[in-house]
Order: sequence, then structure tokens, then C-alpha cells
Amino acid sequence: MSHELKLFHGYTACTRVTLTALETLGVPYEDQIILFEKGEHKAPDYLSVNPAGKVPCLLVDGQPLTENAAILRWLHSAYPEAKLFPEAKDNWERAQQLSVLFWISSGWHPYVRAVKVPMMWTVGDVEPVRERGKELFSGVLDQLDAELANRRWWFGEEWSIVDTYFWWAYINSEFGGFDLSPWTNIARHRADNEALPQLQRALAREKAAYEARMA
Ligand SMILES: N[C@@H](CCC(=O)N[C@@H](CS)C(=O)NCC(=O)O)C(=O)O
Repeated sequence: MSHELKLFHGYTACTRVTLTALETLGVPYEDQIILFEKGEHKAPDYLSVNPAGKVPCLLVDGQPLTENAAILRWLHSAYPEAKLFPEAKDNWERAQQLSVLFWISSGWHPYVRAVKVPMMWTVGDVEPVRERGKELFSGVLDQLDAELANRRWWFGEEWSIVDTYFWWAYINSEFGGFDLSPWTNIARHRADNEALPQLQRALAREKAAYEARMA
């Protein structure tokens, strides 16, 4: 069954993961960039789509679905041939796949935010927030780097969308001046992600959408 899909996304935002998932499917979709710098995520037009005022929001046949983890799982169930996740042989493996998604969205994402945009976490001095964010972020990078010492991608020899979710998180920390060079397995994982055609298409689409609005 085909669906009408429209993604609301943001520049350099975690929607890069959702865009990459859509590019992996190879089906047509619309996209609309929401400009944070113009406050569009908190403006009435967008709040009528997603009252939380956050991206991503995927309209599926006109109905909104929010939260990366939910969107990625729904896309996987609706388009299994795209192999966004490995085939799970039982409920345990499905739960493991959810577990890593929630780890990134509720564990990694707040640390990245503290490093990249510490002003979102404090009305006071941003530097202590950024420094604490860097410490906490180093801890999860250590865990990822250790896992990647034994295999190419998170789930083994095959890419899955969680690899691009990790990629988005660690490259975003660089925007906050974080130095990723000590994590050598992550450097290799980064290069492998950046060579993916679906990721390159997603970045090109994001850039085109952004430049069209900023022209
Ligand atoms: N848990 C959400 C987080 C979504 C989120 O925080 N998105 C950011 C962009 S990366 C956003 O919309 N920020 C605007 C804001 O929080 O005001 C998810 O994984 O989808």
C-alpha cells in the first residue's frame, strides 16, 4: 500500500536521520524545512501540525507522526524491503532495536543539545552546561567506540538507520566545538556513513530546502 508522506525537518537537525530513512525507501515524499532562526517551529502554522513545536514530524496520509524513534519504526513496518533495521527473529530482537533507538533519542540527544546549544538548558552561564555536556557525551562515545571495535555497523556487517542516528549525534557535537578525534572506531564509522548515497541525497535535499528559504 502506498502512502502520501510529508516530512517537516530542520537544518542540521535530528531530522537528517528521518530524511536519510526516506531516501533509503526510494519512494516519493514531500518535505518542508522549518526555520528555527525565524521561530517557525513555535509559530501557529507549525504548532497546528505538531503542538510540541519540534521536528521531525511526518505526515502520513495527512496524519502527523512525531518522534524519530516512532517514525523510523513505522517506516520500517510499512516499507520492510528498505531494511532500515535488520530482520528481527523474535520479540527480544525487536525490543533490542527499540532499546538502541531510545538510548539515542533520550540519552545521546540531550547531551548533544548541551554541547551544541547549551542556552536551551540554562538562563545563566552557558559554559558550565557545555562542559558538563562534553563530559557526559564522552561517556556514551566510549561505549559506542568500544562496540564498533568488533563490528563495522551497530548491528553487525549491515548498515541500519541507527548508524545514521549515531552519526547525526556525534557530528552535531562538533558544532559545539567538541573534538571527536580520540575515538578512532567512530572516525571509521563516520567515514562509512558519509559514503552512503542515501545520506548524501538527504544532505543535498536538506541543503536545497534551506537555501531556497534563505535566498
Ligand atoms: N525526542 C525527539 C526530539 C526532537 C527534537 O528535539 N528536535 C529538535 C531538533 S534536533 C527540535 O525540534 N528542537 C526545537 C525545540 O526543541 O524547540 C525526537 O527524537 O524526535
